Amino acid sequence: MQQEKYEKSGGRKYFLFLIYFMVLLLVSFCWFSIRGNRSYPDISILCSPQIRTVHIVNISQLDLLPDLPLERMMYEQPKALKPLRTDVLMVTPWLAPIIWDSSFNIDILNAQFHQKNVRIGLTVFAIKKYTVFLQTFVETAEKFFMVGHKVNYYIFTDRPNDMPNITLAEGRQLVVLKVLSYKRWQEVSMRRMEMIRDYSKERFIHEVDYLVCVDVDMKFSDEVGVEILSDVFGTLHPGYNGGPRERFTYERRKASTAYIPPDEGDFYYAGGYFGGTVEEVYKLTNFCHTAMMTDKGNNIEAVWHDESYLNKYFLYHKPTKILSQEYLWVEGWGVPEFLKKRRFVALQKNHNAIRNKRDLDRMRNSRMRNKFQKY
Ligand code: 48C
Repeated sequence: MQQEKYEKSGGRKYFLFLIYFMVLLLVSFCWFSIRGNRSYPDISILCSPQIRTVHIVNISQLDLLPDLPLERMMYEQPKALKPLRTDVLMVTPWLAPIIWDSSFNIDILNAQFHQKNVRIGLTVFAIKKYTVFLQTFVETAEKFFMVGHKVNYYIFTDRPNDMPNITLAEGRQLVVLKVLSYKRWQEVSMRRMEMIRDYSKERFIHEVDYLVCVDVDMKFSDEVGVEILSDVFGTLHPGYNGGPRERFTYERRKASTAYIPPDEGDFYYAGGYFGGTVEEVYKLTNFCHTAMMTDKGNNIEAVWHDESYLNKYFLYHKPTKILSQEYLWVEGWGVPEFLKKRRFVALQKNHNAIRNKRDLDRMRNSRMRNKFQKY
């Protein structure tokens, strides 16, 4: 009898436990399905030893997100039905803004980026004789590039001793990175992708938020500010304004990883000016370098080197922002009506003096002439 009673009560306890467990399971399932899979761990215990109490509160990590309101600012009211420019394309079909003068308010943008304490890395390569361009490059960058923000100049060179001594404004520093040189100027140009990729992983990801990667035989000639910053951006090449895509000098040989068929292509992007967050620039440069190495293994080199691979990347990984030709023009060229500013210009250089003679002859016979067709 006693045994029987004992067994009955044990069985009843087990049954109750099972019910309790099933209910708990059901409740938690419903709770998760309502809240979806966004799990925000809650901080639930706050202790205050002074008054020896424990507060049970429910704080989600969403409550910890920083609030960054702008200060009061005075500026002209934007007009929803009055476009800022009608002479140029202001936005791409995938809704990436194209940056033209008078299409943005730099004061608002500066306030936003200052709040985020943004840090910008400017990468430039000065290999072999190209170190002659460093003085002008850095001096004009001091005047016009991201003035008032934190800037790291990353100077890749095989000749660190050629680095001129230039006093930088506050919040800006210059880092010289000693790297290998290559015999052919095309190789020097193309290997930039590999080196930017590797340094992004090793160093840049820890030091800056954005990278701007440009040619060195250039000078800044007007403001280049945070309006250019976006996840990943490219720049319209000055030699290609509105011409038909089949006339773009993309790589057209199917054997190359940079191949683009005549019926595809959005814009022709300049090889010497791209950038974005370190993460996105890492992906871009990794793609371009890998594609180049594949071609190299197949004894093929895209017609315009790193620029060809960059255009291939941007065809299938659309840039989130595009810089107009204001951000890349050529010194000595005429100034068409649509070009309100020339912010960064390619210096007229004597290729003979600066590149290997042999390559110069080869280049003269190439399509270089119609590469810089008149706009
Ligand atoms: O630093 C060098 N040294 C070279 O001998 C050849 C190229 N370069 C880098 O590659 C420079 O940063 C150049 O600006 C860039 C290739 N771009 C040009 O030469 C013209 N701006 C197209």
